[in-house]
Amino acid sequence: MLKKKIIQPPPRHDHQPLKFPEGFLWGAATSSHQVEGNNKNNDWWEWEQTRPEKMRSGLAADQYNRYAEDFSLAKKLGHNAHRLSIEWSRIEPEPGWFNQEEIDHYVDVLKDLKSKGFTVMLTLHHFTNPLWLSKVGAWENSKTPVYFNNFVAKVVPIFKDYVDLWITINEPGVLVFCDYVLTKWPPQKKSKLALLKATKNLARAHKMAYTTIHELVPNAQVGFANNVSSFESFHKHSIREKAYEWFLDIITDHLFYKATGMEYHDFLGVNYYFNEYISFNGNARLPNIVDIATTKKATSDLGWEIYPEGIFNVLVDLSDYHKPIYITENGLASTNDDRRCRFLISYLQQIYHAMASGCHVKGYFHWSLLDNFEWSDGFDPRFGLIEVDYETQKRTPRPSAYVYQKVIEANGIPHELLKFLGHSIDAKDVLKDL
Ligand code: GCO
Repeated sequence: MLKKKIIQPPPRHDHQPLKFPEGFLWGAATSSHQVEGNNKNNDWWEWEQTRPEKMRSGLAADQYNRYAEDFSLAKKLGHNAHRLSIEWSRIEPEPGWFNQEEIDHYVDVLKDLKSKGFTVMLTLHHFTNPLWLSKVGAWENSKTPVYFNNFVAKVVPIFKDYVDLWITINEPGVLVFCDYVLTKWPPQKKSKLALLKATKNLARAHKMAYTTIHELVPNAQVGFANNVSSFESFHKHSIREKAYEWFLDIITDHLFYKATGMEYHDFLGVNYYFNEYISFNGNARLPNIVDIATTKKATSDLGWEIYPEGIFNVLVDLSDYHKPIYITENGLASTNDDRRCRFLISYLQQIYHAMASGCHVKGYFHWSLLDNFEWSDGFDPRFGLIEVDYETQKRTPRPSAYVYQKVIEANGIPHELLKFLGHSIDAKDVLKDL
């Protein structure tokens, strides 16, 4: 897909409240290993034990025990939808042996969400693999799609009454890239062959799971969560940078759609975090991704650029598939919550304008409901609308949680919150006027 279609660069300032369509889903997202704690039976836990103590997931946010409290808070904060994942390694700790106690636990979790009125989006695989699976090569193994499908076939009939939207696999592209190219995640194996095998097996696993879920729940809504980045050429008029922008867009944003076929997606799940600049320096034969630290651009605590227009661009790009879209993740690692408030309003503004240009977006799940274990970056990055004090496990909603609540109550961006756009403003001052 060429980014040829940018309809109209959206306005930077809006003067009217921005109204979202009736029935829009507003929620937040988490994943089991990042919030539950004590997920001892997966490849991540094993790998974490080789790392310094503060980089291990440990008790995480203890959501395994505190889910009811967390969902009550989300409800109080106005959310009408929630995205979460179940932990395969708890449910199937040995191949073919399903732990009834853990199944019952997740039934309780899902029932709790439903009894509180949430629309539930359930992820079946979010990065972690049961230990028994990693011992046989995890996604490199051509049998893994079958193992995953057995797990799916087991759990879907049990959970189906409490789930509205199914995500088969979270970010398969990020998983293979971090495991086999960057080698910053387990199994930290630099291998092009492993990369290819895992890509193929993940695509096959998605297709099999999609088919199985539809056999069991004929009107199910099934997709996967794709990490979609926006790319820009650093030098506006460089043709070779433009060409490379197109190439990167295909291999990162569209590869898994091509590999699976669009008939295996009832909707597109979009995780949006990254805008990358492509640059050719001097006579270099290959382009490089500009190190954002060398520019003056605003970034998160993880050094990821804050670029709301990027989400507009990817939505317009993806609208060519003519499928409904859910923003399955979007958020900011920051200890500065005023920045998160501005982030939230400015990204929602761009989503609004993408919708006004014809993109069919049906919901937004902020990453994340609460602070959690950010994989190889440990606990320092703070993504939560709700702050977690890891010493006491106390939850405290941040001002951004209340700003989001105002958005949800208004089903859009009320005029007062448009003040955040382009201004460094204290959230508390804005909130007290509302
Ligand atoms: C991912 C995952 C989440 C992350 C979040 C922030 O995108 O890597 O889905 O597990 O925590 O995206 O990096």
